[in-house]
Amino acid sequence: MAKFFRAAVLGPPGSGKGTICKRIAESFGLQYLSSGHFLREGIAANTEAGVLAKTYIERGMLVPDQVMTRLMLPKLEQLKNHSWLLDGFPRTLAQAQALNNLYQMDLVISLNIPYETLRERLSDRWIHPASGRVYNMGFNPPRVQVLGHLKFQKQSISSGLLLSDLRSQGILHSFSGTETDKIWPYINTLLSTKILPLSRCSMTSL
Ligand code: G5P
Repeated sequence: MAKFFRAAVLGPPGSGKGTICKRIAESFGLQYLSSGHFLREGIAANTEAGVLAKTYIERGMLVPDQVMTRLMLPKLEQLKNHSWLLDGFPRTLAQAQALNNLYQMDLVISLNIPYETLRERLSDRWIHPASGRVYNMGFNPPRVQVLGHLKFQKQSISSGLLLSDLRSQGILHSFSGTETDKIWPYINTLLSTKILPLSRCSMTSL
């Protein structure tokens, strides 16, 4: 049976998960799934989960575990014959356990970014409401005028237990720094040692 590569990128809001995941997806051809993206999709479509999630996200809080696992696990079921990369899921130990019951993770990347850097990035961040695209006025400026300011989220991720669990499984790799461009080469090197052999035999695009 083909061995599929299962990975996740974790980190607090503004740590660069989305930016790093896009680079990994582009460089290694992994299918990537963002929990934030699916939540925003649900909010836009006014689904039951979306309406509920909105009340938490607006307050800068984590969406309850049950809502998240109900949202994410069916998406993964559709990708059971693919390698994948998760952006922002799991974010708690309970989510990790639900995931672990179904899939064996190969690698988890944790982004350790100083609080001051996160604060600067998020206070410099704008969202284009029509498209939902997020911009940073310095790092990733928009080509068109943006319409609103994404409010800074004070979100304390319940990461302690999750990270120590992942560390004890020997799959956690942590990267620290203040610039995504400087962290990226280390992640790229790490993945190059893990994915290439798998990609030759099992990578498939949807
Ligand atoms: P999301 O969508 O997963 P957050 O809030 O966790 O969102 P966010 O803010 O989207 O994370 P990120 O993905 O970690 O950030 O980082 P990013 O988007 O790549 O970069 C952040 C900004 O910094 C961007 O503007 C980028 O251009 C800029 N940037 C990146 N690198 C650099 C750099 O080196 N220098 C500079 N100057 N700028 C840089 O989730 C949304 C919400 O949904 C809920 C939570 O409420 C969450 O807040 N949620 C969940 N709740 C429970 N469980 C889960 N699993 C959940 N998943 C989502």
